[in-house]
Amino acid sequence: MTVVLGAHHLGRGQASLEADDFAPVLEEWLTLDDEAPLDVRLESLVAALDARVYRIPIEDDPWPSGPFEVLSDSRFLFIGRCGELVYADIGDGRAATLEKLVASHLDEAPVAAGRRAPERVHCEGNAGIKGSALRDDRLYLALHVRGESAPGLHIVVREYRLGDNELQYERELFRSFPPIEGEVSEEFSGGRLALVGDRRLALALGDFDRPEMVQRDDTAMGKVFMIDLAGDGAREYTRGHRSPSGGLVFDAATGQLWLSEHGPRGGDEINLLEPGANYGWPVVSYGMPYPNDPQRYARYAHRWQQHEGFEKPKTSFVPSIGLGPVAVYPHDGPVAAWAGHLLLAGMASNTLYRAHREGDSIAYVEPLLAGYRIRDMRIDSQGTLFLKTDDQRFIRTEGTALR
Ligand SMILES: [Ca+2]
Repeated sequence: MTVVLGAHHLGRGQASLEADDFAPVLEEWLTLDDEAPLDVRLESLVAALDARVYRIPIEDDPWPSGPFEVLSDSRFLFIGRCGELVYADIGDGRAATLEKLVASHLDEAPVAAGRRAPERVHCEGNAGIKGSALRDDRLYLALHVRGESAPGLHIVVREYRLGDNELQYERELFRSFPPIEGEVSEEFSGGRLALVGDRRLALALGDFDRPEMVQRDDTAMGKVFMIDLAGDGAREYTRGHRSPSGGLVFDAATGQLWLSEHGPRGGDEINLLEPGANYGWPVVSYGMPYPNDPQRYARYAHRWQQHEGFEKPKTSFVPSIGLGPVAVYPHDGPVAAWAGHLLLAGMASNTLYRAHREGDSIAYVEPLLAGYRIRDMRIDSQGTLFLKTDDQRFIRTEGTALR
């Protein structure tokens, strides 16, 4: 499967792709005024980060929107929830030049010499592309499919090869089990990815709206898997997770893997993952049952407001903030006081936070930026922060001032 990414391929045998389709968006993208002050400021007690806000030319309506990858500090691959790809260069932020822009669809792309992926992306409700990871020319995507040989909903992890102008399907690395039939809320299925070292890929799965399956050995639900990229399969790493649809991040400096997950009513969690550990869902939770549906989880989480007998979160949010993406501030970034600290996004609270770490503990949580529902987040080794919102805004920090 080939997806054409370079603008110079526009109009060559792809009737659905017309440059004019993107012209209005390009105009908007390019209307940044280099005399204007920077758009937003991330405010902390110890530092301030100025940032520029862009509009991404993808329609992901309604949210949840898809993830993105950083190709350099100005070049990005935006991945729409249904498989649309946008490859963009925002220049130096003030001039905001756009080097290349084309959109296509994973499933509708012409098949060149390569293999076609087994099933189309299932993109209804909250389903679609849920997570991505990129190393060199390998793009990994976690996405929903409805299986053809085994009917029902799955999350699969696929590997693609990303070239200058094309995306080639390579192989399927993982398929959740069992297939989920009948009514399902895809928002509880997780699907975040994180590269771990040179040859492993972590995948976090939620309970797929089937909490009774989480603590069983014969399901993938509510578990983190470690996928061996050299072909040695996937192994369960942790279990007992409800809805890790926001953040999974590997801190290469410490070897730590951090996970955020949505609790029920209250009880959003930040977890430090230890191999073999059980994080308790649905037996324990710091949350509470929903008042309009008291029996739904009461059957499972009969020990509300505690975590005894299970691995406890490093911190919890009551009421829930809709805990989403997580990033680790670099250990040698410009704000020394933030070295190795976590950045967290609350999607319900529309706020970005910093979690102040002391060793493996979280001492406090400080808000940095309000007003944006952040769906995906990355940070580079210089401490430049990249944020993507559900309403297709993209925020890149442009400078840091210490206080
Ligand atoms: Ca838990």
